[in-house]
Amino acid sequence: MKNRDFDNCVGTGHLRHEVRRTGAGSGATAVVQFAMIALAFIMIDATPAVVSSGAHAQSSSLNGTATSGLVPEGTPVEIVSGLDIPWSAVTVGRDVLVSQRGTGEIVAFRLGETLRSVGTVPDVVARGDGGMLGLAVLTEGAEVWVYAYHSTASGNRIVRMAYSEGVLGDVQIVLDGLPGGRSHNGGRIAFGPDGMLYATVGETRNPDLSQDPNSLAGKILRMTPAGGIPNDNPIDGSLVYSLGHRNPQGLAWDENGQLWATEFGDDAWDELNRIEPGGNYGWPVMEGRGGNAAYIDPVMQWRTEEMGPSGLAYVDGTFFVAGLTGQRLWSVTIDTAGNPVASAHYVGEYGRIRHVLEGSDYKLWFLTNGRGENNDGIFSVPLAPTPARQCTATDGPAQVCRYDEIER
Ligand SMILES: [Ca+2]
Repeated sequence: MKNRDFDNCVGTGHLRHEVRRTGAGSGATAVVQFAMIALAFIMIDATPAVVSSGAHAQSSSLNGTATSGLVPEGTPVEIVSGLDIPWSAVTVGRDVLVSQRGTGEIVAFRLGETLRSVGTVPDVVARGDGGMLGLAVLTEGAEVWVYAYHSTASGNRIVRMAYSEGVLGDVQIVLDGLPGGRSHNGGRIAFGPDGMLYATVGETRNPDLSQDPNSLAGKILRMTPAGGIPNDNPIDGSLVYSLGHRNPQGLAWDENGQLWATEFGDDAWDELNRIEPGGNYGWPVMEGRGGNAAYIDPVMQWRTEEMGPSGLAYVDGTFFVAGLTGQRLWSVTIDTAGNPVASAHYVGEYGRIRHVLEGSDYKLWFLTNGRGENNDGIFSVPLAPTPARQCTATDGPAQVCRYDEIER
């Protein structure tokens, strides 16, 4: 069993980024030391699109109080196998429904039981990174709706189907005509604590669309369960909740109801962003942190080769990020001043990881991608508490937090 501990960080006043890994035989856990640039200057200083700086915005004093977190502990157990590029998984009672990118067929299983088909979403076209993507579930009284984000021959769309007695009903179109392309299709959907449906839409390799408020490309959208525009959206008459995204594929809310999202960068930085209504996240003007007051910097950024973030989960104070490119699972905690602390787990051990979620067995589940045809699966692993991680700063809005890993 691995335990981790961390020493205090040391401020150096400039951006730096280092990775340390343990030996491969010990599970290849990495601890990353990250620079943190205060968002406060950006959020407080005249960014009209930003509504509020909120609880996690960094103050000019970067001394943060440590927060404890969770990390996966032990060897993950494969709870279902035989999948082919599973993209999303949701639970409905004891049933776990899974989308696979290359087919409109939705499969389901119960723990300890085998896979079965529960229905097929029509008009799914899998090209490039598009296809059958995100799933979400809405329960209204006795009625259960399964939502799906998928590619068609002419862009992406969101549909829903009633789920009853283990079978999906007819498709209702929730939102049609979303931008789509061979790549950067976004595709994650999730219901927020406000009961609204959120969707990540990529810029479909048309970067300029990310800054165009009239395009739904390169955006995070917020809609009613029927696909309508909520009357309290940040831009009147628009589904756009935030803009300036490249290819976001992860959504999660913390215990304060704050939305967070992961985003694929281009070739330099991948991002974890704290999403403000109406906020502009910089792409394509900025990739990663830029310190430009017109844009909101990521709370955390990673070199693309060690991340490639798809799904995002939040469990009891800890973010878990599915590292696709980096073939690892990341855990991230954020101290009271907003400084992120991250650890990588299972580096290279399970291949590309597409999604991560809190499972119905009270453990963390993650979905593998690209281990060979029908050779992907969902793995389950218990979570264990970590010691609080102290982060303090000695100078400047930019700092380096240094954490040393101790193997026991
Ligand atoms: Ca950005």
